[in-house]
Amino acid sequence: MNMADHDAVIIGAGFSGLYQLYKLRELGFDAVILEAGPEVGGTWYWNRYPGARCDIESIEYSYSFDPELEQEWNWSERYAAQPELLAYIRHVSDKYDLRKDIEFQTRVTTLDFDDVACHWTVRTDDGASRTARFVIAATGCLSVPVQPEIEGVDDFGGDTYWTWDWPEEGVDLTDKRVAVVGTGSSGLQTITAIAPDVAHLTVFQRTPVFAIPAFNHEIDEELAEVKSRYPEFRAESRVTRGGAHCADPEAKFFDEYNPDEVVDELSRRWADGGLCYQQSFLDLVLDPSVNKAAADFVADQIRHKVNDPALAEKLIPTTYPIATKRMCVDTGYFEVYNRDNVSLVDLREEPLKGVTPQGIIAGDTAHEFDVLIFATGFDAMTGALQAIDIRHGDLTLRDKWSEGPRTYLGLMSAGFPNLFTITGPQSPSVLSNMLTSIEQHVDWISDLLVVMRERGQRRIEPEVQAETTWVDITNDTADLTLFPQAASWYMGANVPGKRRVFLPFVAGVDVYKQICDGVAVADYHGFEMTA
Ligand code: FAD
Ligand code: N01
Repeated sequence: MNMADHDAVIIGAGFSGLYQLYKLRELGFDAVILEAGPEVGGTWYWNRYPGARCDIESIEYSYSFDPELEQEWNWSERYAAQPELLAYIRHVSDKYDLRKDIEFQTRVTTLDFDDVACHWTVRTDDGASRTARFVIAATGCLSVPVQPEIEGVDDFGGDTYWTWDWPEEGVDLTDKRVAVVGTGSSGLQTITAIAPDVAHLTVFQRTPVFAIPAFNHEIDEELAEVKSRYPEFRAESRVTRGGAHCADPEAKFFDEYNPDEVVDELSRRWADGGLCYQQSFLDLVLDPSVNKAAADFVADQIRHKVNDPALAEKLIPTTYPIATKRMCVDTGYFEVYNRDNVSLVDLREEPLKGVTPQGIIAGDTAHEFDVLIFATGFDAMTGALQAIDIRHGDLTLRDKWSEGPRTYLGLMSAGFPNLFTITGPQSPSVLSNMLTSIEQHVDWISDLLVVMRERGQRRIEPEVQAETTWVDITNDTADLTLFPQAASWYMGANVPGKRRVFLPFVAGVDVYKQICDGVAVADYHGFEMTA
């Protein structure tokens, strides 16, 4: 008999939570979503800044679970913009009537597991509590912003905006003197979109980025072709390293090319555009000299695009291997610096000293602005989970993960029964097309819950040994790569005090899926299930 209020509480109404709700409902479970925000969409509700769009092609960055949905939705562009992505998510919510089981503006604050009742007590910021046999955290990998430690931010006399919480009604920046702090993907997209409208734009750059052109375009014909074979197309994605098609499925090692062929290959990848550039060679993130060849090619492209040679050098990354920080996909970013109304402040030469009522002081210069925009990133992968007080007896997740996350398959953590994480740390997650990884996790978790129901088992938890082995595998595989050389959010390096460990599983979506499927076939090897 089910003594809990729900079979499952799902936290978060982004792509993950919505599909999890749909799936559990289809399987006859009673589930509810608790969502802190006022609307569905997650990432695509919150990140409404100018120029926001996906960097995985929309044909792939979309659900595959319902052929009817695939056929009825028409993506307009190769990389859809935020309004189109949010419209898609709203359409999905309406089509499957998901909103009736979502409680908006309800933030989960505490999760407490009761061994006797074998359920979680879920407390929320409205003071309410409810119980659930299972909790599924669909809280997002990039959903908790990092507030930059910059003195005086609250003292600024003009308007201040954050890319992760842009006003829904939009912002008129016409004729304004605007500063953008941060040159990751959010900063790049914002800078490119607003440069033509503002009186003057000053970009505060601490670390330059590698960006590959999007070559965004309308995709009517391409979409029709993919729609004619969508099941096969999706199946192909699931057995790739990144969960999406990349220009050439037959990528080779660098040494298999002669020098002319290397340039041809990089040129071909560059001309195709997008993140597949990082898959030019199988050893691009393994071998420093291979990596340098790929980085040098991009550096030359930047020199070609930016008219002022000295400025071009400031925009070229030199302090980390290419692809070890998340690469960006741009639509005319470097060309923006050829405009008369755009200037760059290189914070490595002129450190950011603070914000004043008039603007920003960097080095010895006081810059005056009407508007400040911060695009300073997220407490990635663990931030949203650690923001919740998750406890089982004396054990808390915050304590357990203080030296870095410890999970089995990125799906569960020992000591916290019946709690699942979708695209959690130590799964491919942010290194992949997230929709492929989200669907794989939701399907795997849902299959497991059906098995437990059939067997009358109520409790599941990873064995400590299985978890230890998985943590070692994820760390050891990351150490074989160049990723740990970058001070990136993949490493937790952007959050003061956060333990530096590589957060995602690096060996690929294809390998990971085989492991998860194998674990299930081996009667959920490494998990302990009890009645
Ligand atoms: P989210 O969309 O982050 O949703 C999580 C939800 O949980 C949020 O709505 C949040 O409010 C809610 N929540 C969190 N904590 C609580 C709590 N305690 N209580 C209640 N609710 C809570 N990935 C790609 O693969 N391709 C892309 O092109 C791409 N573009 C991106 C662009 C931007 C600007 C950003 C920030 C990320 C992008 N990503 C991209 C990653 C993106 O986060 C995922 O693709 C995907 O949208 C994640 O969906 P999700 O449902 O797992 O998490
Ligand atoms: O965040 P980021 P983001 N003073 O961490 C700088 C996804 N996404 O929101 O590199 C000065 O990448 C910081 O400098 P540094 C995607 O996965 C996708 O842009 O730490 N500068 C950096 O330049 C992405 O990777 C899209 O030296 C400070 C910037 O702020 C992830 O989300 C679009 C600072 C932060 O960059 C995060 O991207 C948007 C300080 N105190 C996001 N603190 C697509 O295109 C930080 N910075 C699909």
